[in-house]
Amino acid sequence: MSLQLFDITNKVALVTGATHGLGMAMAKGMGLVGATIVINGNSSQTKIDKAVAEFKELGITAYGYKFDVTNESEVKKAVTEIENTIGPIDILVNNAGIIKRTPLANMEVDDFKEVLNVDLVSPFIVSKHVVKGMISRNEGKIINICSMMSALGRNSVGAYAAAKGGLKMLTQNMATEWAKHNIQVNGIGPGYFATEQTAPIRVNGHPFNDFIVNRTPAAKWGNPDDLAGAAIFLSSKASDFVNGHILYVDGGILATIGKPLNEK
Ligand code: GCO
Repeated sequence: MSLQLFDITNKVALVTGATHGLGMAMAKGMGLVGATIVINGNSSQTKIDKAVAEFKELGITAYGYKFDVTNESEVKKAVTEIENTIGPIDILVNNAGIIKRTPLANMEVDDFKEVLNVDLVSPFIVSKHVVKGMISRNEGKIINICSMMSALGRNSVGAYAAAKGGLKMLTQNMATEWAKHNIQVNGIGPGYFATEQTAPIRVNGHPFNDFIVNRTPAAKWGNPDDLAGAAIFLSSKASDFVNGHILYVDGGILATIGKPLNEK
């Protein structure tokens, strides 16, 4: 056995929503061990270019593509362009996602649908167009970024939980259909990480901040860099017989019922 098991040198990895946050951290981690990184964003070309420049400063071979992951014609065009100019996509990380924190009883249907569209339908759209090449090459890795909300509910994130719960099952179904083509489809379930997305509920003194630190056996918010290892593992030969698995990187949250708030 050797470290080659984890070698993803020169593999082309498309990471959606990777101009910031967890997507950027996973893409950076994969790039630092030699993968060619293709990041996607839909916010602004400036933000994409800035992220690519950051990767290149680290010595990572990186490219940026602006397209809307919910728009199938944009996805199809981008995947074709990436594969024609950079090379076959060996690894796909479906990370792009949004969250709307609203109690279900007050949530607008359109807002609910938007969360499902970005967080659940877009991984299907992007995977559908990337997997064609993987099937033809009889090889590929797809990683869907799930969530604690793939397994647990929480007040005010019902649409997000529905999407991420669905993404867990979509991951299992993709694995069911594509494993025979030597394509491993798995998920990563991040716990609570210090990112822009969680900034509003992470401020010192915010009740949720204290709750998470108490609810997490590791007693802290995760550092986005903590996800790189899981991404590299699920992108490499080391996971060639792992299919439909959600790898939770959560500091132990799902391992425990928790403890009283006043218990240290
Ligand atoms: C929230 C958080 C979570 C985390 C993550 C947990 O409002 O509960 O934003 O959704 O971001 O998804 O896995």
